[in-house]
Amino acid sequence: PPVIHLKDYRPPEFLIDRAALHFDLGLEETAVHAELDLRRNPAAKRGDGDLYLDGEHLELLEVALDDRTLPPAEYEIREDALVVHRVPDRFRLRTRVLIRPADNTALEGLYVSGDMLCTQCEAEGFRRITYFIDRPDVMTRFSVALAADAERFPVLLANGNPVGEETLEDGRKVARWDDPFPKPSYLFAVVAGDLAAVSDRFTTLSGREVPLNIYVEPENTDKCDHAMRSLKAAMRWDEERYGREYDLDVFNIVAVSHFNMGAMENKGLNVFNAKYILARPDTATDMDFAGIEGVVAHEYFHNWTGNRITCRDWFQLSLKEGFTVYRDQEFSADQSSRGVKRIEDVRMLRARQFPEDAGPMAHPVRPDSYIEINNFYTATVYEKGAEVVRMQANLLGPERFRKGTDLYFERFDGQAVTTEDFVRCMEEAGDIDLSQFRRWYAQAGTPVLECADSFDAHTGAYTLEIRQHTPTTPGQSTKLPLQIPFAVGLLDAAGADLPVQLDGETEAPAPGTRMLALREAVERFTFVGLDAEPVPSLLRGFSAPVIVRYPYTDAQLTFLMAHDSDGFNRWDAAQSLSVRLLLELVAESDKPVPEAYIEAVGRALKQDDADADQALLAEVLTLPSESYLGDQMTVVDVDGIHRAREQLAAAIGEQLRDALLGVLERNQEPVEYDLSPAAMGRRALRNAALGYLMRAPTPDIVERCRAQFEAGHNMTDVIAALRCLVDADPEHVGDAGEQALTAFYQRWAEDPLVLDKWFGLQAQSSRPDTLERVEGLLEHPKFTLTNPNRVRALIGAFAVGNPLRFHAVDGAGYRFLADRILELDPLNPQIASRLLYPMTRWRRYDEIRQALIRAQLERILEVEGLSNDVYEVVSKSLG
Ligand code: B3K
Ligand code: ZN
Repeated sequence: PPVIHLKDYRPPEFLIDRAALHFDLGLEETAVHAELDLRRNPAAKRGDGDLYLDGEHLELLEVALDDRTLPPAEYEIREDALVVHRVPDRFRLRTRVLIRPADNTALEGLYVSGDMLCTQCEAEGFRRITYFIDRPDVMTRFSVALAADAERFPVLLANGNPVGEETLEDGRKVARWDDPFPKPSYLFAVVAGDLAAVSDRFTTLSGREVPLNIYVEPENTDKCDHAMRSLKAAMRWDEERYGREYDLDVFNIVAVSHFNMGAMENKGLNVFNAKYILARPDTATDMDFAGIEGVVAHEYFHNWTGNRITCRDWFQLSLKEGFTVYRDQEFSADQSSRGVKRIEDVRMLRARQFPEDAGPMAHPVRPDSYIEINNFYTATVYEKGAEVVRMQANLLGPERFRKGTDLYFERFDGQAVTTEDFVRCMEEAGDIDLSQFRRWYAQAGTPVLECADSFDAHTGAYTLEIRQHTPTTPGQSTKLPLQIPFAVGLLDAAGADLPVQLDGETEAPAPGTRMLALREAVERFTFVGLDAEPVPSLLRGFSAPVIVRYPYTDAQLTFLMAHDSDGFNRWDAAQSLSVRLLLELVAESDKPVPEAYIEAVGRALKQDDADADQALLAEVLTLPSESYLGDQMTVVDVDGIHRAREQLAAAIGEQLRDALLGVLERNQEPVEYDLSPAAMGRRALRNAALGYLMRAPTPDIVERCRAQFEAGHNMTDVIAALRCLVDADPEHVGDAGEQALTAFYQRWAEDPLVLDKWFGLQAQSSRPDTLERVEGLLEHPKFTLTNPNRVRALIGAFAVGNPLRFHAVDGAGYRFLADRILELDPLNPQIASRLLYPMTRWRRYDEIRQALIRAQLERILEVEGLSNDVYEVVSKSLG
């Protein structure tokens, strides 16, 4: 398959100013009639005189140019295009095509989910609906007429504003929609179905009343409150923080059960994976609720960052995604605890983006090339992209950043632009030189900062030396130094912040954090006015997406964990301490857990008093995951890591039993369910404590756990208890785990999103027979390969969420995954390709496992007719 390069970008030869589409909707067969107003793009070079329209899986019935039906000699149908020969400079083209939604298992273009019809067009799905110039720099005014059986499809939705509805004599209904804002085809959407609406209104800053609707299958109308609340909060926040108002007469959201990713920001008609809309306290966990708030906001924010201003080409994807993730992260931080949100975001960046940056698929925030663009909706483009925007926001400060975004919105409204255009706005409005900073967009890999220090007791001068280097990544062997905002604090022996005064400065600043600007490969900073050697607190607030190395002693980490004024670094010190200890336990299996460590955890537990931040405490108490620990090793020791982590958790559970029981007592669930950050924090902390206690359970604790499960007060508590019961040694809990699983199934068999949790939990169990069980579940009547959520819940959870069993040294896990990928690829290449991720990391394992994984990758590569999606990831992984 061809490789697409950024350097080959050329403006489109033709533009489409207007498109009028008429759909005759049916599940089996849909007819699409398109009327396109085309003209030659004055900014583009003249090509061969032919018009190329993208189109895939379309059955062409008719093509007419300026009302003249074209004879076959005047056009050519290719597998992926319609070529119309020698067209004039300005003309109207009409096409009529047939498509087959019910056969569309890829879930791109128009497809069927349950009884409804819906679309997904980003990145290149519109070409499966009709012939078009399907690229983001062609911005078109769309009007749409939808005709369908009025009984089966009473709700007919498209982008923009509704402009009329009529019922025809034959029992069909026609709905017309008009979108006044020119948009690229990837933002196109239609939905048809027998849906119920949950409705509300929002009054914009300028006083316009906008009806808001969330469309769901009728049985789900009692699960939309949280999504609606989140939407209204997001609309208000965008007005207040960015001065951005909503711009259409109506805002619609639809929740669908079959969806490849989280959601889609189609103009005025956001389509969501039901997982990111539907929630009730008894069906969704606190994490689910937080996910809904974040994704609803994210898609809404795209209306300005993505839709009004879009990407020139797909290499610019982070222009809209990085910025919009930054916006949704800040929004969520404002809704609850900023500190905890930052920890969660960094945890996720380190868990997903750092490994990507260190693996065979590493690419810059603005990639240089791709085979399949769908493979580049990555943690790098999204989450690292958000960090790159955050660094600019921090460099400029809130006021100048706002001036920068105002300028960006004003200058580029209605256009398709580049990350360079964004940076230039920041530069102009911020009056700052970002020329070196731009490398963050172009250079892949995670920079490493090696820090060393020295203290001169005579002069009171403390010197910090920082060396930055970025490891090479595929196709990028030379790396240049980056501009890195590096936030530093210095602590005195009592744990208080010292003034961070640079040599040469006459006056000491107030004690606190100092932002250093790194630019060179090696930099030295000397701080003066110190009575004794300070303890450095480095990269406060995670001021840049880098790895810091500094030879802290255990005592220093414990000290920072207790005293650092920066909440993020208190947590990070605790993480570093746990990682270090766990790696020691991996290396030396009979090493006892040091008392100092248990004491430090005990001290942290004592902070659980009335005014503590329980959510933060829960984060501090959470041990690094098995995969994160693996990332810290030269060769991942799958079994050793699991054993060490269990050993440490059991030691905490045993030795701090009373303190943990105290946490359970103090943080009992009130009768009245509450979704406030404080209540969520209490649940997180209590369940963390329960997790430890259940590692070394006495009958009374097992009983407590079972009672929590049975009380069924809310899904957060139910799942936490169920997980403990399923993972516990049957020697301690008997068949309580099995019983709980059965009870859970009986209660929730008909709620797909909750049932996904049931599949997922079993797939993640550390029990030795998990793979067999997962294989058995493939045959379960409720399992299907055609629902991505279900696939992720069972197969994805096993491959990514269960390193111990997936990496079993007999290779059965690898064979299992490869088999599933080969089954899925012909059905849904995007989902098949996503499942490859754990195998892309094969070089990180021992020789036996390396050979086993490689053999499966090679086996996949040999299969004929592989999708571009899977081909690209497998070939790059082996290459
Ligand atoms: N823009 C979509 C993602 C589309 C993925 C296409 N494979 C959702 C989002 O980022 O908001
Ligand atoms: Zn997005």
